[in-house]
Amino acid sequence: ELSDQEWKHVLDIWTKVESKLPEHGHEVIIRLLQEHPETQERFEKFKHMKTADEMKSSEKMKQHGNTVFTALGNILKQKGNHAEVLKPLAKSHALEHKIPVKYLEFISEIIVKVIAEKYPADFGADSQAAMRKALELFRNDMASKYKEFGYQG
Ligand code: HKL
Ligand code: NA
Repeated sequence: ELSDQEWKHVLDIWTKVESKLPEHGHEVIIRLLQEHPETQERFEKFKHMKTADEMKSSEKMKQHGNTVFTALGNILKQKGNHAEVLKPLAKSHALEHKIPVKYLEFISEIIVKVIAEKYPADFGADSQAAMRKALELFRNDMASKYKEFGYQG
């Protein structure tokens, strides 16, 4: 559970992220695929791409980054009361895309790193800790939904 102050940290920094949502989402996806190449195999539409430059110039990948970050923002704005929003996402990631919780950990780390690089003055230790906590809550709740859908994750 996050305190009101922790949620405020999370949503304050998210307001900054939203000023360049497609760009930041795009960068997170590229880094996920570059740092963890096994994740690239999960994307039918991206698995043929060979270089980071190809990914950077891909409007499709930017669009995907935008969609992922829009979905994540909608979840964070629920401040933990996200069961309803999480359910369809957990269902598709468990049964259709088969995304292990480990991959959700990878993307969480990259999200924190990218925000820290872009907004060093606004994302101090307390805000980083709050964001990590929010992403951990998201992952834990995804993991328990996974189990309800019969996927061990
Ligand atoms: N995806 C998210 C969020 C995440 C921050 C964590 C999130 C939020 N996804 O074909 C699709 C694939 C998707 C989606 C459509 C696919 C393959 C895939 N996703 C893989 C991953 C990975 C593994 C590389 C990780 C770590 C990850 C994490 C949101 Fe993810 N994803 C979608 C989405 C939404 C935008 C769509 C699904 C839309 C949906 O489920 O509607 C019911
Ligand atoms: Na993704």
